[in-house]
Amino acid sequence: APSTESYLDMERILTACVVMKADAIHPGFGFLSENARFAELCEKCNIRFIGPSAEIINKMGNKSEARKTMMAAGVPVVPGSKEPVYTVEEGLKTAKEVGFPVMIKASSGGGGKGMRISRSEEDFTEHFNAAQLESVKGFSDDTMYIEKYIEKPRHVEFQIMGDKFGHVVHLGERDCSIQRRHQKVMEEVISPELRKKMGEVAVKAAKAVNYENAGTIEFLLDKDKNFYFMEMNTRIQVEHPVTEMVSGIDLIKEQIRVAAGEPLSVSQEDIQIKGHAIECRINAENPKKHFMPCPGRITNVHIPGGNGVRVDTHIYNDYKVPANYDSMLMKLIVYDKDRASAIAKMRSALGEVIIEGIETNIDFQYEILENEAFQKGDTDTGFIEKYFPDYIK
Ligand code: MV4
Repeated sequence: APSTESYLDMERILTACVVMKADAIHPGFGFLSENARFAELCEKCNIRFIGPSAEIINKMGNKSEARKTMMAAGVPVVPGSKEPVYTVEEGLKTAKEVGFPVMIKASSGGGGKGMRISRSEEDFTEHFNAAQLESVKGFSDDTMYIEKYIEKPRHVEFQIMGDKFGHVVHLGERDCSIQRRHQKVMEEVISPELRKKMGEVAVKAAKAVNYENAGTIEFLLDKDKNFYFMEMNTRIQVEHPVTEMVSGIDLIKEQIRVAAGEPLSVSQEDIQIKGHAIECRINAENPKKHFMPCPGRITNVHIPGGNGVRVDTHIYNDYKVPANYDSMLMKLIVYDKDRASAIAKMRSALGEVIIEGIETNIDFQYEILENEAFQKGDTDTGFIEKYFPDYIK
C-alpha cells in the first residue's frame, strides 16, 4: 500500500500494537519517527514511544524556535535573525544586518524545502516569497528565518544520547557532506581534531532542552573550522551504524534501555572513539537516468562480509522492490583502523556486492571512492555537484 495507508497510518499501527499487546514501539528513522502527534498517541494508548517526548519533538521541529533556544543556551548558531520573520521587509532588514549572501529558511522546512539563497538586495524579495510560498504549501506555515550563507560548508553531525536522569553523552561525529539533492549518499567519521570541542557543544545543546533518548545535533562547519548549530534531529538516523562501529555501542539497545527508564549504560569517559567507519547507501536508482528510482524484482543477491564489514538490509533473492517506498536497499558499513584502510575496505566490499535485476547506485559509490579529492578528504556539501554534475557512466 502507499505509505499513507501503511507506515504513516497512526490508527492502524496503534491498533496492531494494542492487538499484539506491545509494550513499546520503535519508530525507526523515517515515516512517523519525528511525528509529535504519533508520540503523543502512543503514550495515550499506554505504548511507550522509543524516542523523546512529543514536546521535545515539537520544539526542535520548529527550526526558528530551536535556533532561539540554542542562542539562549550559548550554543553557536549561524549569524542571522533572532526572532522569526514573516514579511519581506522584516527579512530584508536582517539580511542587510548580516550581509549578503543569505539563506532564507522556513521554520518548518527540511531537506532543502522552503529554502533559498539570496545573493543581493535585488533578488531578496523574489527568493523570500518563493521560499515562503513553498513553506505555506508544504507545511502550512509562513514562519521564516534568515541566516548568513556559509560557502561550501561541511555537514557535521553529532550523535547524542540522554536518559531520564539528566545524563547526556555524545558519541562522536559523522561527516555527511557527500549528499545529492539533500539526500545523503555516504557518511563517515572525520578527524578527531574537533571532536572534543564540538562534542561538548552538542551535549550543551541537548542538555538545554533536557533531551532524552537518541538525537543528532547538526552543524555546519566552514572552511576556517568555525561551526554553527543548524538543526536537531529527534530520532535515530539512517547513518547511526557509523557511530556504532567506532564506539562499539549498540545505539538501538541503548534507546530501548533509556525508554524503559533505565540510566545510560555508559558515561562520557567510557566512550572511546576508535578507528574509522564509512557507510554507503545502496539505492534502487538509475544513475544513468538522473538517479530515477528503479523498483522491480531482484533476481540475485550476494551480500559481502568479513572482518569490519557490516550490512544492514532487508533484500533477498526474488525480493520485489516496491515503488511506493524509499529506494534504499542496503547500507554497507565498513570499519578499519584509519580512513585510507576504511576506503580500501569499502572498495573491495562494494566490489563483492551483487544485486541483479534492477539498477543500483553501486558504481556511482565506487566512483566517489576513486575520486582523488575524496581520497584526500577534500569534501564539502558541493562535492557531488562539482565532480559528478550529472553522473552518467
Ligand atoms: C545552509 C547552507 C549554507 N548556509 N545554511 C541544506 C539543507 C538544510 N537542512 C540546510 N542546508 C543548508 N543550509 C546556511 N546558512 C547550506 C546548506 C546546504 C547543505 C547543508 C548540509 C548538507 C548538504 C547541503 C547541500 C546544500 C546546501
